Parts: sequence; structure tokens; C-alpha cells
Amino acid sequence: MQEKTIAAIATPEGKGGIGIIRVSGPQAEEICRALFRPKKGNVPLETHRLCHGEIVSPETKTVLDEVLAVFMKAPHSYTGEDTLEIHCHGGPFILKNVLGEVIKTGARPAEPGEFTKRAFLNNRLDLSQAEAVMELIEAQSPRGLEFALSHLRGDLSAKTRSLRESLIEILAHLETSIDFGEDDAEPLNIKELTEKIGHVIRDIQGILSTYSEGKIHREGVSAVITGKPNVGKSSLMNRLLGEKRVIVTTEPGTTRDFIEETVSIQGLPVTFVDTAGIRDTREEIESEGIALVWEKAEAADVVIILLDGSEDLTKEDREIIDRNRGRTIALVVNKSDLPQKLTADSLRKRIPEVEPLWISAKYGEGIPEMKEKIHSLVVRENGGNNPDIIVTDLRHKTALEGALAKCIAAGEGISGGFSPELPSLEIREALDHLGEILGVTTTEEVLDSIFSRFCIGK
Ligand SMILES: Nc1nc2c(ncn2[C@@H]2O[C@H](COP(=O)(O)OP(=O)(O)OP(=O)(O)O)[C@@H](O)[C@H]2O)c(=O)[nH]1
Ligand SMILES: [Mg+2]
Repeated sequence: MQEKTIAAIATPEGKGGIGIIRVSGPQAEEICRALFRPKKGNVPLETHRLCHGEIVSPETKTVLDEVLAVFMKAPHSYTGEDTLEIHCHGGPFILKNVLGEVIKTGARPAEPGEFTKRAFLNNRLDLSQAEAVMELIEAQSPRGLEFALSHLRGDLSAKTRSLRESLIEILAHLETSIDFGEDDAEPLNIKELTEKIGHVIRDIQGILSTYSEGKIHREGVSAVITGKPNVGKSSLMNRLLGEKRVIVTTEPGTTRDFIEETVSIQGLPVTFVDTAGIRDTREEIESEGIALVWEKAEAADVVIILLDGSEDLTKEDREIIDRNRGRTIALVVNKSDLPQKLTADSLRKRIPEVEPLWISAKYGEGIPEMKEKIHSLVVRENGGNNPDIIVTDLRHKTALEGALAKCIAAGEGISGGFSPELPSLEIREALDHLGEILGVTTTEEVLDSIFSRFCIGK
């Protein structure tokens, strides 16, 4: 149990229908008694029951707000501690005043993620589930939400535990043979142990292979629209957003700074970036903008190279194609409504590895196909397989990779018939890596860095 009672506004800043103050810790009950005056009957200490009343300042006796309050007795609360929630009217001053009284009555302001950290320390959640709480709040797409819910449910935790159990079983075999020495113990069944560790290795590899898909659904992807001036980049941006968001003119060099907006494509959040047209220029603002384009393209998940189909390729087009080689490219030819100079054949000679597609940003032709193309470029073929377990978090991925390397080393040790000391050491380390996912072998420092990324009140 934590010593001190913590409190925070748990709802977002600004005005809202309601705003909630959350209080957790041993003094929650006392704070409730001190501040809450029920409309009728007794103070709401009956656990898990919402009560109507007022928050009254004990000093000035002024009513701060009319509220609903609920008290949740430990351990049956999110944090596992006594918890009070005060549902106020959602005005920033009301919430500040009520929180102020709660603090005066003995609580201290909560750190970011401190409620969830307490839930973890009180064994209400393991670490990967605690992280899923944040993943849930930050989900950017329906799939991202699905993954977060699966993590919160404990699917990844359950799998990690079962992998650890398999490893512990293998370890037990190895250690018995160490303890009893070669003569007394049953000889190690090398074939069986090799098979068992092989199983674990394949399982971990399977989970790891879901990471790239998991990550894009968690964070979304970026697609940079690049091309020489006047090819219609800003027109395409407006078309994708369905509104006149960016300035379009017949003048080359219209866009200077980059403009980013996010659009959902089949539930996947794609952030499109409109950029300055690439050309040689002495203009300072424009050349700053062009320098940024190359940076943006380097960091992008997809580079949309936009060409003007009504003109032959220029030196700028060729430079853009050459400098983006090796990246994930969508080659898009705009102005399909005009008589065409560019053909698929001529483009194939320049850039054989990608199939061009034609659009008209001005009239909306080919836009659904282009979106489909971008989606298929980032969501891998096997993306639709719905694996049971998916890894979306870099920390989990790193832990799994660490465990995998140790399991492979242990497997080699076992099948090579080496003395069992070495593989058993490797397996212990693999167990530690898997334990990091659950938070059983995680240092205080790592915990702090995880929870500090949360919002206050969560
Ligand atoms: N016919 C036709 N004209 C288009 C199409 N797309 C854009 N345009 C025209 O091309 C001109 C330039 O369009 P923009 O969208 O400003 O081009 P941009 O690539 O953003 O240009 P910069 O910002 O200068 O680099 C405008 O006159 C648009 O109306 C298209 O599909 N068909
Ligand atoms: Mg533009």
C-alpha cells in the first residue's frame, strides 16, 4: 500500500459536460467525509454507489459544485486502493477549486500515470496491461483499438506467461542434471529438449513478425507527396481531405512550408504531407521548403512521387525518382483529364520496380485506387490474418528479441550436447527478458519512464 493519497483531474482540460476528480489512497474516505454533503441520507461510504450531493469547502462553508460522488473500497478499485471519484460539472474553474479542496484536505497532486502505476504495484494489472491502458487512450484506428483491448485483456501477458512456463520446464530438466551430476541423474533427453526449445523459438518468432503491422495500426503512417512545382500536389492534398485546405494556383512554387493532415484509409490513419515543389531556386524561403522535402521523404513510410502526365519527364522528375530509390514509393501520374505525354512504358524504363497509376486530382479520378495502393504498400500481405497475439510496443519487441537470441543460444547448446550449465544460464536470461514484458524483472527506472508518458489523472 502506498503511503500518500493522490488526486488529479481525470478528464481532459477545457469545458465539458462533466469533469471528474479522482482520488486514490488511504485518506480517500476521510476526504469524502470532509467535503461531500449528500442531498439526503448519509455520506456515500457505501462502496460502489453513486451519490448525489454537494462539495462544500470545510473552511468557508461555500458550495463549490453540485456533484455525483462514488467511493470504491480497496481492493475493488482500479488502483486497488480506496478510491473516490467526484463527478463535477465540466468547467475548468470548478474542477480546479474542487481539486484544491481535496489537496487541502490531505491529498497530493498525482504524477502522470500514477493511478495506473499504483494499479500495477498493487497487482491489479501486469506491466503490459498497464501499458495497454495508454495504448487504448492513444489508439488511432479501429484496429489499433482492437490490439489495445487485446493487450488490456491480457492476451500478450498470457502468452508471455506460457512461454515462461515452457522455459522453466526446460530449465528444470537442465538443472536437475547439473545438481545430480552426470552419474546420478537420468540422462538428458536431448531430442525432446531441443524440440521443446524449438517450439518456444518459433512462437517468439511468430509474435515478433506481427510487430510491423502492429506498429502502423498503433501509430499510423506518413505519406509525403513530392513532385516538381505545379504537378498538382496541393490539389491532391485537398482532394484527399475533401476540402480546400491548401492554396492551389497556376503559379509554380505556390507551396513553401509543408502541411500535414491525417486521413483514415480503411481504418488506417495516414498522415499526408503536402510539400514545396522541387526545383532549382534562388529564393530563400522556397529553397528552405525544398530542403525540408528531402528530410520529410527520408522519414516517410510512403513517398508519393507525383508526375504531370500532360508533360514529358523533366530533370526535376528524374532527380526526385533517383533520390527516392529504395524507398516505399507510390508513382502517381496526375492530370489524367488532359492529353497524355507520359506512358506506362516510358515510366517503366525509368523506374521498373513500381507500377504507375493515373489520377486527376482536379476531377477526383483514380483517387480510391490510389488510397488502396497506399494501404497495400504499408499493410503487409499477411496483415489480414488476424494473429491472436500482436506486438505493437517497441519495448515488448526488444524484450522478445532479447529472449529469442537467448533461446537460440540455449537451443544450440542443448543440441550440441554441451554441459547443461551454459544453456541453463541462457534460459535464465531469456526468462528475465520475458519477465520485462510483465514487469516482474523491471527496474524502478524503467517503470518511471513508462508511467511518465501517461497523462495526469490516468
Ligand atoms: N487539368 C488538371 N489540372 C490540374 C490537376 N491537378 C492540378 N491541376 C492544376 O495545376 C495547377 C497547380 O496545382 P497545385 O495543386 O497548386 O500544384 P502543386 O504541385 O501544389 O504546385 P506547387 O505548390 O507550386 O509546387 C493548378 O492550376 C491546378 O488547378 C488535374 O488533375 N488536372
Ligand atoms: Mg502546392
